Amino acid sequence: MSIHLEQEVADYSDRRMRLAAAITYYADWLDRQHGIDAERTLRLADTATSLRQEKLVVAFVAEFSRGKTELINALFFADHGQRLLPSDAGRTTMCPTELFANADEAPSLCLLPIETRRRSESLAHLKRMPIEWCRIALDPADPRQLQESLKKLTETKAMTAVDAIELGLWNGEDPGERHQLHADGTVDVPAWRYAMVNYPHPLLQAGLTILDTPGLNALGAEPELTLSVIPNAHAVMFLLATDTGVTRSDLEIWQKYVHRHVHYHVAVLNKIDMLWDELKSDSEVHATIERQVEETARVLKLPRSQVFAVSAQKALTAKIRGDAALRVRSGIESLEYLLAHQVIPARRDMLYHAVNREVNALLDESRVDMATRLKRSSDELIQLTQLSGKNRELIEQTRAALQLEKDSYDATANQFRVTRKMVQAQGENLMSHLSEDTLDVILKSGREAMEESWTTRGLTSGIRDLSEQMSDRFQQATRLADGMVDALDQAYIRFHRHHNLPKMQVPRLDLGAYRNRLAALMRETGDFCKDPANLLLEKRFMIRRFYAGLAEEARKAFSLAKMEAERWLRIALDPIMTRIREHKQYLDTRLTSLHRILENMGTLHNRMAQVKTEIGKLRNDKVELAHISEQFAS
Ligand SMILES: Nc1nc2c(ncn2[C@@H]2O[C@H](COP(=O)(O)OP(=O)(O)O)[C@@H](O)[C@H]2O)c(=O)[nH]1
Ligand SMILES: [Mg+2]
Repeated sequence: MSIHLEQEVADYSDRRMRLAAAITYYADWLDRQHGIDAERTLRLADTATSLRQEKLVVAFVAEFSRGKTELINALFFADHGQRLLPSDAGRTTMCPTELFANADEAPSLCLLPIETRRRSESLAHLKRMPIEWCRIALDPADPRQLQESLKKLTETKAMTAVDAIELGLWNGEDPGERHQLHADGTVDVPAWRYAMVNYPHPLLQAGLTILDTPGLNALGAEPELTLSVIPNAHAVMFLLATDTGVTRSDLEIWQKYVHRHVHYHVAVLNKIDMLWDELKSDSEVHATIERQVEETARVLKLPRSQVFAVSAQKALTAKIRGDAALRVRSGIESLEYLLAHQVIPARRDMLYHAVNREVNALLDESRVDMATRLKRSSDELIQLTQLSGKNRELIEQTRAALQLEKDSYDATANQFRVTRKMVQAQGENLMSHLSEDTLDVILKSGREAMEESWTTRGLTSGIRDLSEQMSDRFQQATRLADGMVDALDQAYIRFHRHHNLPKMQVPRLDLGAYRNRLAALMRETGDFCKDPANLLLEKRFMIRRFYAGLAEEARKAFSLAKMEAERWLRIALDPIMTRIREHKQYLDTRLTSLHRILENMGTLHNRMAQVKTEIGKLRNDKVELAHISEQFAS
């Protein structure tokens, strides 16, 4: 394995952990500030947890036999001294395979039987049902056992042609596939539908997840790969092979599954060793490869720099044998460089910026809060100093003025109650737009419309309806939230102008990410419906399953949007409530202390000493806050 790659992944993991630790430190600090920021403390704890669990997903997508599995072995697992995943001739992985490390469970290979495709539950749902999976324990200390166990990924089984057609595993009308039919009316199909490999490899432990996919058939028949797994990957490697060039099905995969991918996607032209010809000079061989690379770039409409020419097989051999020259010739290094110096840093920076933005907004508020508290205490101290040695009358005047201030403040606070009630009522209204019941109704009517109108036009208009209804809900929720923000802003301004409360900015509720996710889903669905192959009568079950996948994804988007809205509701309202309460407490304390001083002038100096201690403590907190801020600056 390349040093760069190992280092970058370790660094990525390291920075994530450091950032998470800094966030936890800040959350503890907030917690100590009289616990007034419970909501933010919780939010920060959430952010720290998701940072610690963050995975970087790299997916390998291509037609059957282009060398995906071999490339995964070469890039990540060459330190095994042999092929970890089966990719030698005649034995290739038959099902989508996810490789990751989960320290909470023992290393294992979990396999989902192909027959589960008959059922309408989504993959995501089945992933939560261990009973459906066949589990094999893996022993990382025993390479032979490991390799033997992973051979399961290549298993096939005989299935009657009728069943195979129904499950979308075989197409008898395709001349290219017809010959697979055996005399006894069966065809060989993959034994497993999906595999999950939990394996304690350092790269995986550092947060890398790898997705290996089989060919076009599996992609088409497993909607969740299209709807969710591949679009959510941080990088997609699309493979082609020199011996086949860009075939029609290669192009179909590229156009349908990879090209639109918003994150990193690159094309890898594999098997360049097949062009190595000892009768030709190096420069002639190089020119041949270059021609094919350029042709690939042209057909895929990619810049030349996004096409990588490699030999996965020679790279693996070179790494296992420690043959440096062969390794260079295999071209693997440029791909490692891409992963190490572009894909991983891009993801790391994105994560870092998003977290920093969130934390910095909170830090700004903490600083304002600190300044406000310090100012209050020093104002009080100045006043007490001025009163010391003065007569009762002057103190009584001060008390009366403060009482007036408090009365006026109470009036504003009472007025705010009306705003709060209104905001709370609108908040409930907002949540109802994002409720599960609302989504259930939308999805149910969508499914009925689909079942009724079994034509391309009927389906497409059904989908459009569905999409409009869902995004309409998001829009209404956003509109309500905007109204609430305006009302709260007004209230903040009132408190700031008349009572010197810190100026605060109520954040806007932003559901854009979920709206975009839904829009992307709808586009995928539209494409699926337009494809005549999916509308054949015997494939209705495929549409149903596709719909189940779509519903699951929409449900996820909805439930995330709902969580976001719930969280937003609290951060919109809670900070102002706590600050109103805090200010009231402050006025109360000052009034009480003036009362005491009036009763007994001797307590004035006690109070001064108290305020001085408070100021000292606040100064320390301020220094600590500055120290916390430094950890986020870079
Ligand atoms: N000559 C050559 N063969 C390769 C190379 N990479 C993979 N293969 C062979 O191509 C076949 C398919 O490889 P595999 O990784 O299983 O392909 P997948 O179906 O895309 O995962 C196997 O027989 C591999 O040995 C390569 O770089 N050069
Ligand atoms: Mg494979």
